[in-house]
Amino acid sequence: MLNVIIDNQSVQVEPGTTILQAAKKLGIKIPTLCAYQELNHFPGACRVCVTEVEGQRSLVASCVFPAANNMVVHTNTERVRMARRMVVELLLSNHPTECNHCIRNGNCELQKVAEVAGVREVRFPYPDFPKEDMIDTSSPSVVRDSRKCINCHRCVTVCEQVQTVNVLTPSWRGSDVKVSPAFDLPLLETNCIACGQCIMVCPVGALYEKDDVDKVWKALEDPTKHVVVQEAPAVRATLGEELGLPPGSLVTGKMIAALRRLGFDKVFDTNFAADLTILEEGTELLTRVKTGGKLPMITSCSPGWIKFCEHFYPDLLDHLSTCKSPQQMFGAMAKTYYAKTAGIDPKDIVVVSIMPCTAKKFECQRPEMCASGFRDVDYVLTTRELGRMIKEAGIDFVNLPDESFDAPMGEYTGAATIFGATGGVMEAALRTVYAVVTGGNLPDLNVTPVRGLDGVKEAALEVGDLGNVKVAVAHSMANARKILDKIRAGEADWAFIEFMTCPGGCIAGGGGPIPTTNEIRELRSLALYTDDCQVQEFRQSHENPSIKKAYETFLGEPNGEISHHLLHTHYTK
Ligand code: HC0
Repeated sequence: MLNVIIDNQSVQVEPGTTILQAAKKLGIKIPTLCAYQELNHFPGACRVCVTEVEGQRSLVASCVFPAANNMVVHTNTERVRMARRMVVELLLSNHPTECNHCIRNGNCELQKVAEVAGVREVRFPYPDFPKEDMIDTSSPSVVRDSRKCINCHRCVTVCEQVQTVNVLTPSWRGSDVKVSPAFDLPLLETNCIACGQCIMVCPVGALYEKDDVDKVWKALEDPTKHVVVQEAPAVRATLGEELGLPPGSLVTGKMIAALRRLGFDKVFDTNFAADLTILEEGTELLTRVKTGGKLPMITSCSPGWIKFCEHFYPDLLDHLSTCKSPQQMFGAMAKTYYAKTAGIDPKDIVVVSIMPCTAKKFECQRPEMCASGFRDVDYVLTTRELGRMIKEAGIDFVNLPDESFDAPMGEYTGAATIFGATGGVMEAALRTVYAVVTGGNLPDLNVTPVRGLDGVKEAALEVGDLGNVKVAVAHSMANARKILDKIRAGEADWAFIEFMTCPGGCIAGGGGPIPTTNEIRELRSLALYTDDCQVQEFRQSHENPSIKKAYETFLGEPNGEISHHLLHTHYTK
């Protein structure tokens, strides 16, 4: 162990510990901008974390400078404070002065660091940025405003190491260095999977979701339109954070109440369609197993993963389930089943989704997503956008009463709600597949081996006549690659695989609250598992009375003709 003295306090640390980490052990907060613990990203690039080490001529970046035995460090001398202020001023002098109307206003790390560093003026002139050339709005999901980029390279690391997509990369040299796709291509023309994980780690407003709030306000004010809304499973476990509640708050009832007050004509639920997905996907799996179809079958509900497969593993596309995602199934059902039940012309129905996901904005615009004869889903708002709408409307979210979903597309089971956490779709599918094959329930409905934040999870289950069924779950595309490469090599003996694009699943999607850490992921997941086992009356998708009714009165049977037309799709090589 090493003994380090920081600001006159001693601390023992392992060799290899940085000054920043040692200071943290003592409760001393050194401001940083480029460092990001969960990505193990410590480039020492921004220099905000400078400290003074006795015996060193220059100040050192504490996020990369290793502690040494008997090292004496000062984090709060005049020299340190002045240097830090200068660094922040220089960053601000190369940054637009748009704080009041920046998307990250109030939740910007540069703003916070400027406050902590005591910056009250910027002694350098602000440049005049050519807006048109520097903001890339080509993607339906992610906007990149390179005027605001502070070159922390967190987005580069997440794109490269967590998603293995490698679209964002540093280009040019020295003071010209900037982050961009290769050849400065617009995002739309790259292999970007639209996951938005770059947004989640961006400390400033250089990356953000394409904002569709005004389009939805317009639809809500149009008296000729019947506007229905669906919310992804994860939104009920994350929206509270946007509105002042702690991580892990389950806000289903308040979310419904808020959506009614915003003016939606019907408040339905993606969870209804998640149950529907299990019936369709479970039936498809059993058919493939019994008829020698393509195995392993892989889930198809996470649109970033679909795009990843299309770009990087097109040879494996026939492993994908043909099921549309619950968001898209919902849209198709809203403009057919609901339209028919309610006697409303589908051309007058507007379907709005609230999703924790930026890739859902891209998914709803895919040309094949029009099975109802209309665009199945018209607008997708992220959880963050809904949070902003609720604030704009002056709704006192925290004190709203709990309200209930509307029929016929609002009822759901615990199986549906856990879709929002990694492993949830697999667990939900296993519950129903087991029941269909054996006629009884799983001995324990909690399939714990597929839960949690391990990158790749596996389970094996005895399922009646099917014998031993092996399954695997991965979240983030770096983890998915491990499984995909085994399939390619012919080494896969799993029957069914779940992939979710974002680390932790949708509870940490690119449209969710910032910040998101592993601790927060655990709390949000726990909220969904609590909804499953303590709140919902039914915990298996096939038990959902509204789903049974939809099959009896409209769809016929799972994987039947109408289902195939409305609820299934194909992919692009
Ligand atoms: Fe998900 Fe979904 S669970 S992708 O992660 O399957 O976004 O929450 O809405 O569609 O249901 C996201 C979350 C969804 C879909 C569902 C699936």
